[in-house]
Amino acid sequence: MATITSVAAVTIPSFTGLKATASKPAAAAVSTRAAAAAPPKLSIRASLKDVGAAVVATAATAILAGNAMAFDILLGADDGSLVFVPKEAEVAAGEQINFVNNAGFPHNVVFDEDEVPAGVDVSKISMDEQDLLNGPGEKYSVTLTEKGSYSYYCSPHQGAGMAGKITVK
Ligand SMILES: [Cu+2]
Repeated sequence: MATITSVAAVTIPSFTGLKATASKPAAAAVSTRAAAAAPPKLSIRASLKDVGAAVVATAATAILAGNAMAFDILLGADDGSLVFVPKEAEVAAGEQINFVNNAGFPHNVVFDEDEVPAGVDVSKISMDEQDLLNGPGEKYSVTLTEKGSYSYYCSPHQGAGMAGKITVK
C-alpha cells in the first residue's frame, strides 16, 4: 500500500495550498471538492479514483521512497499491445505483486491451475474470470509464498497470447 501513502502525501499538501486561496472565486470549485472529502481517508480514496493515471506514474517512486517490497507488472504495453510487462518476472516469496492496468484493457489475471507449484490453490490467487480491471491504474495485488513457477493469463486476451510467468525464489 505504499502507493496510497504516496498519493496522500502528494494530494494533501495541494489541498492545503488551495485553502490559502479559497477566498478567490476561481479556486472555489476546487476547494469545495477538497472540503467535501473532509476525512483524510475518504479524500485519499477519492483522489485514487480521480488520478488513476498518476498512481501508475508514482508507483515506482513510491517503491523507491518507501521500503515496501512490491513488484509491479503492467497490464498492456504503452503502445497498446496485449502483453504483461514484464512478461516474465522473478520475485521473492511473500513479495507483493501489483498488476496495474496500463493499456488495452479490460484485463484480468488468472493463474493456470496446471502451471503453479503443487498444493497452490489457483482460486485463491486469481481474479474471477468474469472480473475485469476496466479503468486506467486499476490494480490487482497478490502475494505468492510458495516457491516455484507460476503461469498466468488474461482471460479476455488469452487468445491473443496475453500470458506471463512469475518465478518465486
Ligand atoms: Cu488482457
